[in-house]
Amino acid sequence: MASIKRLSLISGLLFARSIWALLSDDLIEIARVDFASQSLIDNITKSSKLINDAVNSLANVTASVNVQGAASACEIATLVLQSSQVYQNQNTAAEQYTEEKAINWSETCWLAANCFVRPRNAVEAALLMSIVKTTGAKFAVRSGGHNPNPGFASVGSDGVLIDLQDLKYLSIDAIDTLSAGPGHRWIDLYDFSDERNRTVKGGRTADVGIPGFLLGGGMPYFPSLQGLGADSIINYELILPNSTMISANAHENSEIFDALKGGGANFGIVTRFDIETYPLIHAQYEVNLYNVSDYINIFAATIKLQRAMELDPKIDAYVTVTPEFVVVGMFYADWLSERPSAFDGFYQLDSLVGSMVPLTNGTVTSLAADLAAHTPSYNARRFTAAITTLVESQLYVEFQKHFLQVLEITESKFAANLSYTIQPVSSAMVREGNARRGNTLGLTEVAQTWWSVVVEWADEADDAAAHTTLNGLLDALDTMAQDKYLLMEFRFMNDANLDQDVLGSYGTTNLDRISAAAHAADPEGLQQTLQNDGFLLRNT
Ligand SMILES: Cc1cc2nc3c(=O)[nH]c(=O)nc-3n(C[C@H](O)[C@H](O)[C@H](O)COP(=O)(O)OP(=O)(O)OC[C@H]3O[C@@H](n4cnc5c(N)ncnc54)[C@H](O)[C@@H]3O)c2cc1C
Ligand SMILES: *[C@@H]1O[C@H](CO)[C@@H](O)[C@H](O)[C@H]1NC(C)=O
Ligand SMILES: *[C@@H]1O[C@H](CO)[C@@H](O)[C@H](O)[C@H]1NC(C)=O
Ligand SMILES: *[C@@H]1O[C@H](CO)[C@@H](O)[C@H](O)[C@H]1NC(C)=O
Ligand SMILES: *[C@@H]1O[C@H](CO)[C@@H](O)[C@H](O)[C@H]1NC(C)=O
Ligand SMILES: *[C@@H]1O[C@H](CO)[C@@H](O)[C@H](O)[C@H]1NC(C)=O
Ligand SMILES: *[C@@H]1O[C@H](CO)[C@@H](O)[C@H](O)[C@H]1NC(C)=O
Ligand SMILES: *[C@@H]1O[C@H](CO)[C@@H](O)[C@H](O)[C@H]1NC(C)=O
Ligand SMILES: CC(=O)N[C@H]1CO[C@H](CO)[C@@H](O)[C@@H]1O
Repeated sequence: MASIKRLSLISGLLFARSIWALLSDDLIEIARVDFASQSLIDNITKSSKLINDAVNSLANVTASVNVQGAASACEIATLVLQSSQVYQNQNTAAEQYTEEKAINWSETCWLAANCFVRPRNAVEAALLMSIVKTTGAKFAVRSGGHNPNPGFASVGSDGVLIDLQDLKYLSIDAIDTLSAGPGHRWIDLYDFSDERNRTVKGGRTADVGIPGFLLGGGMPYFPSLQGLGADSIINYELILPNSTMISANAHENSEIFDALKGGGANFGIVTRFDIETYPLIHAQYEVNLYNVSDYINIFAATIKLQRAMELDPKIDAYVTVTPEFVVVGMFYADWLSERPSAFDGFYQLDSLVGSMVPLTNGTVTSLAADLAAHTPSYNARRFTAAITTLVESQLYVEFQKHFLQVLEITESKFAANLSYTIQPVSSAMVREGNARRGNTLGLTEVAQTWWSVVVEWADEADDAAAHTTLNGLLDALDTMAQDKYLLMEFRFMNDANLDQDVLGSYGTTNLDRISAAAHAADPEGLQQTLQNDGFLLRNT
């Protein structure tokens, strides 16, 4: 046993040496001028030397052992990075390993990777890509861990999970462009920009991660004002699968820049987002609960609101339907003395049960924080799905009737929480995106509804039942919308489930652009072959 261990250690070192050779001078140069400290450069040089010395001193021993796969990748990562950053399921790191495993929002993603590795900077992330490439190990990248699809930001024992939570840095320049590392959650960016009287287009929920949200487009508060989250990105710092670092913006690598705005995890590891900020939004908001039995009137009010959104881009809202309540978020981008008449439909309902967040004059930051404070947080297995339709009350009513039937059937089968959200999208949102050079989602400039359906359950034994239930709801909505000529092709990545062809839903032209950009970024196709899963080109 010991000799096998020793042999694989030696080959690990040999590989480590070739890995250092793979690290381009360019990358080290970028790290030097960009954000890495001199001590980091010294450390890298020092470790590199140590590894080379070790390899030389062991040159007497020759052995051909299999260095392919995740176990070797983890061993090499332990040698190349500080061992305190690599967690394997062993006594010494068992505690950190267990913590790392349970980070994701959905328990279905709590997979037991061969190791979890936490690079401290972009250079180390690039090194990890080299290790993965050299060993041919499977890998997955995780930032906020909020994507509920198992295997996207998680991987089993045949893979390495690259956890970017330590890549945290925030700065803002003279023209108010905010730069953020992928390890942050949106609340960090909100607090940071609020203090400077600026607004950033981020997640509606405070603890969502930056990269997954932005790579999928990103539905922010007040989308009619400046478009989606991705529409405000000015530059990406990206590590290509060959460990070269590039900038992608309107002037450099513009093909990759455009494709990253909605194209998902097909290009490499994003290690910095440069984002346009806007003058502070004075958000006036409230979140109310209505009795679900009043759904016909609630949907009438929703439709009225969606019409009003076409005329006033300061309106924003969402409507979440649960078995007991309808949760209605009503947001306005100004501190008015009187609420806009667009919300009257809701104020006139006598099915109001209570308020989750009372009427407040605040900012997007306080809104995200207030919502977080009123939303219970607990672990569960979760699965979501996305669909897009035109706006029509009869569709909402018909789907709710079906939903009620499904609830009844499900109740007798297994313990689950089912819900769905109507996310109103205005034509202004699409226009704002186009005015900022556009994204790759292939959106149509009309009022529309982005639906997301969610199932939440506790018992692993019910995984299949949960999937069947969710897919059944989705199929029903799909059919109803199709029958009424209301179905749209677009599927929103951030709410979609792994069976849905998200990239295909962007249309042929966009799909071709994404493919071409992915080829430019990754001619060897490593993101497709070694990456565990995701909304990848290989799945379209
Ligand atoms: C509670 C909750 C609230 C949400 N609210 C919103 C919302 O308001 N608006 C909205 O649009 N969406 C929302 N979402 C959806 C969310 O945007 C997606 O789940 C998104 O994928 C999460 O991003 P993350 O960084 O946390 O994801 P992760 O799960 O870490 O990663 C998601 C995907 O991105 C890849 N990835 C991660 N980091 C990088 C990187 N640095 N470079 C390249 N690829 C990377 C992963 O491999 C994976 O494929 C919400 C989700 C939850 C659970
Ligand atoms: C360099 O290594 C030393 C110890 O080896 C460590 O204390 C220090 O934090 C490292 N510096 C960086 C920037 O990684
Ligand atoms: C290689 O082995 C020989 C004989 O065992 C020994 O004398 C020599 O010092 C070793 N070289 C290195 C670099 O370890
Ligand atoms: C932000 O705006 C407030 C109110 O107008 C002002 O008092 C404060 O000085 C501003 N802060 C900064 C950093 O500009
Ligand atoms: C909701 O309305 C139904 C039917 O009118 C009623 O039975 C139920 O008690 C109401 N629930 C709440 C929480 O008010
Ligand atoms: C919000 O601000 C407006 C304008 O100052 C004021 O009239 C209104 O009463 C405030 N609303 C709340 C809930 O504080
Ligand atoms: C359903 O939601 C409640 C909180 O609203 C939670 O306590 C419960 O655990 C959830 N049930 C399942 C099966 O996830
Ligand atoms: C890495 O890939 C990019 C994109 O294909 C290419 O331009 C670059 O030359 C490659 N770098 C190295 C060191 O091979
Ligand atoms: C580290 C981390 O983000 N853990 C989260 C995992 O998911 C649960 C349930 O949503 C959260 O409570 C944890 O904070």
